[in-house]
Amino acid sequence: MTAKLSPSMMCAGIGALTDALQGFQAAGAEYLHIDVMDGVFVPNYTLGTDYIRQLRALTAIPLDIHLMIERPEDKVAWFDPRPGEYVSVHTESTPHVHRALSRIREAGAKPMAALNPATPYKIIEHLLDDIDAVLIMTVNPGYAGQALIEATLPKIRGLRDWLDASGYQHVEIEVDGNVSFENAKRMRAAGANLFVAGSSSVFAHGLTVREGMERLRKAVAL
Ligand code: S6P
Ligand code: MG
Repeated sequence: MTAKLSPSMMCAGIGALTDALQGFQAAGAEYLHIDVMDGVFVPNYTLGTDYIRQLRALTAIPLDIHLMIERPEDKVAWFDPRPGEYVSVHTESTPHVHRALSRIREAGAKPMAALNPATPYKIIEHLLDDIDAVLIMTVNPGYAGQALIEATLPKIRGLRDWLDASGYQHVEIEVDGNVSFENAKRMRAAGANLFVAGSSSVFAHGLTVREGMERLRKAVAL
């Protein structure tokens, strides 16, 4: 499965936003990862509906919207998901995860089920026909700049093998959290193909986003 990069816009400073967008455009970023937090599901607030609306006016790169909010099924439409874009919802954030994923599909976008580090992947067993991807959190959601939880590496491998053995080879695996150049290589070897790039890679100090993107692409090339 082709490797794709999704830079995390919560790591892009406001002052350098247009430069970062130009860099991502030039480097062929496949998606822009948008972290939405509600201060309830996770202990932080980040980007929201207005940010997304304004960002869409600045770039044509499709969005990969990561909803870390309670009861996402009632709120999917607020984000105006577009065909070809990803929207992820956490299985831990609602008893109605199937409804939330269906709303994303109805909006024409690609549904992705997101799993916290402690959540076993088999929780999605009865959702496999309803998703295009699984997001494996490799840190606890809420903040950038955290350290990788090592136990998530065998989890990625287990998920990839299980999906392949169950006839779901087309379901992609995204990884989010401390996707450094070194960790990205290990995540790729474990079976991930969508990489959220944050402060550990494309926004690392001493690199331009162009350089960071090139280095990350090399790290995940098979
Ligand atoms: C965390 C959020 C992530 C971060 C990303 C930052 O809750 O979902 O998307 O933005 O993890 O990357 P890094 O390299 O700082 O961990
Ligand atoms: Mg995220």
